[in-house]
Amino acid sequence: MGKLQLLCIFLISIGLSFQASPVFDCFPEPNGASQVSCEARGCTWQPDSSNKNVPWCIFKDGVGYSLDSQSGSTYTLRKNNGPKNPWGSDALEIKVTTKSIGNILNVHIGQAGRYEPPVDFPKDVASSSETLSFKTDTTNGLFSFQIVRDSSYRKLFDTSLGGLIFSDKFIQLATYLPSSNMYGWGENTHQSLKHDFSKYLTWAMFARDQPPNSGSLDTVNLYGVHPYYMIVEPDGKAHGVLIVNSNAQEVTTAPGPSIIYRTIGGNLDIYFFPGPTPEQVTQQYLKFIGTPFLPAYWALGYQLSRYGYTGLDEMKTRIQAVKDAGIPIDIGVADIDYMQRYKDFTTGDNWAGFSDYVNQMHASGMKLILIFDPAVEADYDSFQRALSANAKFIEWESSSQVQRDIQNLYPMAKDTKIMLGVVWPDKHVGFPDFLDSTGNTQKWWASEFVRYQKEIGFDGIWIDMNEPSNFGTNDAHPWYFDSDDHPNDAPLFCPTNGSNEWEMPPYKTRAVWKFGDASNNAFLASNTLCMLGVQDNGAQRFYNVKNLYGWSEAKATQQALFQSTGKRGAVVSRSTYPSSGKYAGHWLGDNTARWEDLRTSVIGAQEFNLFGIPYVGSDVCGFIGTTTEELCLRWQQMGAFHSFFRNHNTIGAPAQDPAIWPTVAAATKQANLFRYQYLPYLFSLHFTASKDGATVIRPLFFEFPTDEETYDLGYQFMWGSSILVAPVVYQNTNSVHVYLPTDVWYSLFDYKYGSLISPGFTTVSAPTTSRIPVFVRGMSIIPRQTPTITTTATRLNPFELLIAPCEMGRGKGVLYWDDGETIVNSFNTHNYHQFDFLFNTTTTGGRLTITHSRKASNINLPTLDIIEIFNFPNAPDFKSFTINNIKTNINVQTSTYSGVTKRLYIQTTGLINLTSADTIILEWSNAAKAVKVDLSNPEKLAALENNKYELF
Ligand code: MIG
Repeated sequence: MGKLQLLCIFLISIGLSFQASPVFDCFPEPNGASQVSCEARGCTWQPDSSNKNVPWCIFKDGVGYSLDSQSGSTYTLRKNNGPKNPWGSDALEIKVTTKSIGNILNVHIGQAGRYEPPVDFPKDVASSSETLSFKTDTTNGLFSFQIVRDSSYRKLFDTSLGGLIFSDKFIQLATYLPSSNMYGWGENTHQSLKHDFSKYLTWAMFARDQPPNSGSLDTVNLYGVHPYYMIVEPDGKAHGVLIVNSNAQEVTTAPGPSIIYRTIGGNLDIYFFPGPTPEQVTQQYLKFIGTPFLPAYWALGYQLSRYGYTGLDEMKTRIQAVKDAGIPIDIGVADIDYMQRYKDFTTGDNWAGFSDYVNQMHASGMKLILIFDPAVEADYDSFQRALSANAKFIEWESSSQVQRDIQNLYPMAKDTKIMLGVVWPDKHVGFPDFLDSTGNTQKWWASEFVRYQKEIGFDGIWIDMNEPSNFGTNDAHPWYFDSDDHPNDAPLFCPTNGSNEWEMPPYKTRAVWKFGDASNNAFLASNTLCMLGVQDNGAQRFYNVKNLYGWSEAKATQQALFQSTGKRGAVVSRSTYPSSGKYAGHWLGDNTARWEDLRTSVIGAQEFNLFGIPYVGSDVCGFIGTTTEELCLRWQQMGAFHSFFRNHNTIGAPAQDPAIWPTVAAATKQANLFRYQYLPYLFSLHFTASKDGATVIRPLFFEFPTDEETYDLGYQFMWGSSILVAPVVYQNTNSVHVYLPTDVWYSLFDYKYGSLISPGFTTVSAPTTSRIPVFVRGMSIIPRQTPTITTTATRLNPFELLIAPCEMGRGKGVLYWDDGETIVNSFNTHNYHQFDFLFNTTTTGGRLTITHSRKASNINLPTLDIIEIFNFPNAPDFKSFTINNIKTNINVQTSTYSGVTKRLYIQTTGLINLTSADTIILEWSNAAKAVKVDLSNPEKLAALENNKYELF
């Protein structure tokens, strides 16, 4: 018996460890793997048909480095006698250096003098209660290191699984993970919030003009690159890991759980953020890379966009239709249609009167966002001014490489090395070099915006195609040859024949292999410029910095926005890299009008908050394809909770603005009014994110990290710590199965509005005519404002507070308020108000304390007129209200208390002038005595529900 038990335990543990040991792929190329080719690489051929994507050609054990010597925190490693790297000669010596930055631990692996991304992280430190230690191990002569959380002795990172490879253009690092609750890495389409370690999946990271595919599991690389992840450990503590590397790269999630990270250049500069809460991890990460920009207040308004407006008239008509439907809207967006044949800084013929229209928009409190593509046609004023200003473009390294058949067409470019490509304009284009360290390019870029803003008074900037996207690279018959909207410009050809080290590196990453191989015309340069290009006067190789193009353009464009508008506005960028959030927001790209895409967008917005880009959202109703009334309605309802909230549609697809269908118009109006009412809260979340580093939208596990039920709730999310949103994301559904973690929750939507909802899984009703399920958490005070048709007008309306008390009858919250548009140079000097709210239910009544903790000058501040309190136990004496001990009148016509719902609603014009004192205390007593009511008498019951003090 005893023996049998032991045996069982033995077998089980064998089973587990077998499951858990990952193997290293030795033949990731799409074609040519066989026993012969595999063994020729010195690897083992081990077919596996488990359906878990296990590689069949795997490295033999013992790949790695041995420790040669240690000096302080620097370890010198030597290539061991183990298997060799098939993709280049192994570096014989590399160094591992560790460093602490506050409680952040840095491990740098590589060689001095190799490429490092020219990013300028502030590296500010947010404090942490936790510390991490760096440990090393040399079992079997293989050097490995561990990052250990000191408080729990848990290994957060453990490279003892081996596989360390370091060569010029192939670097591999693998680690065991402390849990499979891993989030992040991007930009990819994730169908679940949490990664899946049940099989091998390789996620490509290389900026590419690539629409997301949500229809099936697809690990293809999209527009941006985020080598960053967060893990929730088994005890609920969380940590974050950033790898500062900007080359084409990929990560394999594998059993173990483990990850195998590969990149084809640079070094590995790894940062560990100790948390211990997910939100603290984010704060530490964002302070380190740079906190997100604060969008203008209007940028939180609703945006209407589309690609394919035939001209200004159509744009006007559609905006007017939305306004006529009573739908709150702030922003009109014009896509490339507005330009003269797609040239930046020009206005097309069908857009006469654009500037007058913009003036009208401004007069009615609306704003304009315009798209700008990075590439500039090589034959007009803007290009000429760039050259005259000594602005740089991405170049060929030497004149001999220049593609003469193209260059010679352009007198302005003829004698330059500018790498000309093809995008939307009719003629070839140059790509401004935003890494230009002289600053000339950035200066010229800004000056073009300044010049154009005088013509068309845009307020915000949308930057697209900045992966950068180039049409038809290496393609003898590119798609645009068959387009009647594009001339047959000669395509760019990169030297892919032979073994050009930049175009044809030995390991091309999944970003290339996903699309086939060279015979399929798949190269690193596909859809973009040649890898051998150079920037910053030859100091940077495009092969290394390509993933920084969108980042560098966003940085330059934010300056251009500031200079051209004098206001903070908002920039949104398609391509992003860590710290892009400091300069811009992001939209999730060219999704398709499908339910799957609605679902992945809910996940995507949470991920970009992890990445520090909280001004994010999707193309509402779907970009590609024809949407449906129901999908569009549900997407409008969900999108109303995303910071970047824009209905956008592709050329040729039927109009899909909400005014097209009465049902969608009604639902959008309802959703937008709710959003506009809660904007002071959403804005305060952005303010906090920008000032201190935080998420705005966050996954539930951020708030409830020890509740395992929250670990993969991708379709629910939080607005800050107080509001939970559970959108309808399935067709033909009128309810949501929502999970409310253990806490106090109140409904904020039509179903049982204002009442307590028990935690756990519940199915709540969500018909199309209702708001989607939204809940407020006990202990919250939410600042609101009476909503109307624009944010501009709403900002003049009275403030409101929603108080959702915890079990003890308390609540707290904060309001940040500024003029909504001044550029924030530093929060130390920025002109803003901060109000802190505290609420207590006392034995004798209620008390709201407002502390004016930061004062601004000359900022319009409406009065606080409405206070709505859920679950208030007693009828108040409306005659007992005092402000700082002075009696104040409550309008009993508009104020109510219900003994049944326990909802107290106080509404009095001019109730509280928020700046009247540094501390404002509003207090009241309960009504003297409760009245006994016969609950079976409907008349009396109604009187009770509506009761006013006078009734008693
Ligand atoms: O090649 O400007 O993602 O939002 O409407 C397509 C036209 C270029 C891609 C963007 C999309 C935009 C479209 N652009």
